[in-house]
Amino acid sequence: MKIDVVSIFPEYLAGLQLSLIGKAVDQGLLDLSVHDLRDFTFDRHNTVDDSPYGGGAGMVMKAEPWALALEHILGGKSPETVRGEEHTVSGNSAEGEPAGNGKPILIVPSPAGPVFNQRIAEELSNADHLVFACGRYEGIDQRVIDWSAQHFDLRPMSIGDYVLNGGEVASMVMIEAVSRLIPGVIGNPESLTEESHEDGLLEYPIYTKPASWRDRDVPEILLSGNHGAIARWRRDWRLERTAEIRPDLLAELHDLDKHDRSVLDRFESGDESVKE
Ligand code: JA8
Repeated sequence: MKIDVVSIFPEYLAGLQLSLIGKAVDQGLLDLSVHDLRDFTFDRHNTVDDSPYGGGAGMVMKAEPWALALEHILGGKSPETVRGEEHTVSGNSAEGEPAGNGKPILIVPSPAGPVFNQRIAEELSNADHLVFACGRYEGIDQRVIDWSAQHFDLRPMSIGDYVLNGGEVASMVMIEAVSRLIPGVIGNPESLTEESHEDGLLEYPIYTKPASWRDRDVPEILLSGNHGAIARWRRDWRLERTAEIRPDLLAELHDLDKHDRSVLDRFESGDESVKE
């Protein structure tokens, strides 16, 4: 997968070179490029923002540097070449054609987008080319967002109901969630299927040695060697914990069996079982 990120703080994204994602880049599973938006400005001060038409607080990111940066990503041209050109994009012809089917996906982190989740991470992990446009200030001139929809599958995307100072951290969150789903990035793929959110339930609690620590004992059933009983205990715990902490997730579940239902009914009637 190819991932491009555009930001006025490219150093911010340096953390992505560490750990698992850095390894994936080294192994060639992931082709990650971070672009400095200021490389696509002409003036002495490398201006990327200006005051908003119609008034209001703060500054707005100018359209042209964004268009040049995105055209650079589409066409694979150097910022120097892009500067010297008429600013038209010649479709996706010749070398500009992305490896996969259709347009590259342009993700624009924004509190106004739909909320990113594991399902979207899975969908995006199948893409050939993702581009992240990290806005700052009050946001990006709407015209270049509208323009970009001709060349990209445009996806405004929030990571939750809070406001950040820019799209960088949101992009890093999404890049980490997506890239760990690319085959080969995670050493043990089994750990992927056992995770929270993978099947819509929160995780069961986990323990390691010693069996007794500061007067706290590991639940007895985990020492029993009865794998069937352990699996049932873990599932019951997951159902109860999800009902308690994230009832919104339960509403999305469709593959509950009779036992699952009875565990939830018991929990809802106030008769908790597994967790004590
Ligand atoms: C922000 Br400025 C800016 C750009 C993107 C995002 S995503 C989020 N939650 N807040 C703020």
